[in-house]
Amino acid sequence: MSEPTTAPRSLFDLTGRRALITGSSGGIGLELARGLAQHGAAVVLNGRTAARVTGAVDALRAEGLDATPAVFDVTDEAQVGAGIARVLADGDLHVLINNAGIQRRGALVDLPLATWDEVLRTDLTAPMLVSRAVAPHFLGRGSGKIVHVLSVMSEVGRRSVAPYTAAKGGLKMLTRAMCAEWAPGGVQVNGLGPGYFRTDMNAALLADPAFTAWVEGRTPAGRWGDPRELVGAAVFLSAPASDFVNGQVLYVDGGMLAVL
Ligand code: GCO
Ligand code: CA
Repeated sequence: MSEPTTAPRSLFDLTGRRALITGSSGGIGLELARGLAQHGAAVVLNGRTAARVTGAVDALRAEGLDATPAVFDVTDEAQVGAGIARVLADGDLHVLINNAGIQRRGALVDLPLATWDEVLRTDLTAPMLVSRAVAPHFLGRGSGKIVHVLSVMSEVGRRSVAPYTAAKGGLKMLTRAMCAEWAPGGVQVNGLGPGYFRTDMNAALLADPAFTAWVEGRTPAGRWGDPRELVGAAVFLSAPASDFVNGQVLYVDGGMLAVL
């Protein structure tokens, strides 16, 4: 009798992989962490507030998932260095998802410079800080995956979100810059671009019937996205399935960017 052939391991299996997701004590970040863990990964949750991070860890553990906390402020270079050192002291790391981000809406002419700086620091500089703190570990091993959470604002503008748009556009180009520097070392750096999703960040928008109607009309799928619908793309970009995908952006937007 021929030897039973072992089924080839799924290209989407994250078993044995450890992933850090920044800004993952709630919202899209927590859904991405839950999804990666459901596909076998050990996930490290991050946020600035210990109570929120440990609450999220407890929630995932209660679902039988492998989750641990890493409390640090991604906008603070010293905290990032210390935080990543602790993560790496606790075990290997294979995936970094730069999800942490803020949105500050307002007319550009009225925007305080401090608000501009806060958005750019959180949405663009922080992903750079965390990525370059992790890069030596990935490059030393000759493998690793970095996923930046972008936005449809990486491609198009909308009134009242200028700093966010500038930062998310910059993050798309930083994705390509990191690809240029780290692809030779076996690291894949890609972007995940959500369209309009039902998140706390968008609570004000979701409460506005006119805006909600606009999103439903402007989105070919005719609806807002559910954060769980981002998991498939995140698993793909975190898994062996994407080992030859680099410097790319995968938009999960119900068709919004493809259609006028
Ligand atoms: C806004 C929203 C958007 C979405 C998302 C779209 O004010 O237009 O916050 O920015 O959150 O980023 O991809
Ligand atoms: Ca596991």
